[in-house]
Amino acid sequence: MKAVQKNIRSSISKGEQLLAVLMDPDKIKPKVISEFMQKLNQSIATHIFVGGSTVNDNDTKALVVEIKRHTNLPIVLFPGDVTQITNDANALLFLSLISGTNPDYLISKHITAVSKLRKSSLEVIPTGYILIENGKQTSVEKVTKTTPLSRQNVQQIVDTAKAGELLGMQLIYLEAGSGALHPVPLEIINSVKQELSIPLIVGGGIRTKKQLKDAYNSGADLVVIGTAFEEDDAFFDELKK
Ligand code: 1GP
Repeated sequence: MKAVQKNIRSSISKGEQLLAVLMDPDKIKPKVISEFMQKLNQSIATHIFVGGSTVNDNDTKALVVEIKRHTNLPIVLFPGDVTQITNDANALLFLSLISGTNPDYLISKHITAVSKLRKSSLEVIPTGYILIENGKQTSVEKVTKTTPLSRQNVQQIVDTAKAGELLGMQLIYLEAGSGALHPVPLEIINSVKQELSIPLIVGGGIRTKKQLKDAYNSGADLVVIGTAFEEDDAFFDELKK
C-alpha cells in the first residue's frame, strides 16, 4: 500500500479526523491562491483534493503545480474526467460511480485512463463513489447522467457501499454533490460506517463547523469541503489548528 492510503489508515487508527479542502481548477481564481493557501495551511486541513465537473485541459496540472509551491499537504486528484489526471499530484481517487448504472463511469473512462496511468507514478486509489439525493440536481448528476440514490432508502445505500468494499474498493465516498442543499444525512453516514471496514469519505453541502463535527461523530473518517471555502475563506478561521 502506498503513502497516501497508508497515512489515511494510520491516522484513522489513531482516532484522527481528516479534512480535505476541495479546489476546483474551474472555480478558484489564480490571484487568490496564495492567500487561500496561507489560510488553508493554518487550518486543520489534512489533504487537498483537486477536481471539478468541467475543467479545461491543463488547468488541473497548472493548479496542482501552483498548490505545491505553497504546501506539503498531500494533493489528491478527484477528477471529473480523464483529462484531469496529472502526474504532479500525489494520488488519484480512481472513482467508480457505483450509485449509477452508466457504464462510462463504471468502467469505460477507467479504460481510457490506463494509457495515462501506465506512464505515471501516481498512487491510484480505487474508490466507490456514491451519489445521494440532496434536494437539488447537482453537476455530478448532470454530467454523469445518473440518478442519485434516495436518501430515504438507507438500506440500499448501505448495500451499495458494502458491494463496493466487496469488489475491492479501498475507500467509499458518500457524496451529496457540490453545493448540496442538504449534506449526507447523519443516519446514513452512521449506518454505512457500521457496515464497512474501509475508510469512509463524506462530502457535499457541509458549510458549518457543527455539520463537520456531526459528520465525524456519525462515522466519517475524512470530510471533503469545497464550496464553503470558495465562497468565503473566512471559514478557515473557524477551523484553525
Ligand atoms: C463535492 O463533496 C465535494 O464533490 C464537496 O462539496 O463543494 O458542497 O463542499 P461542497
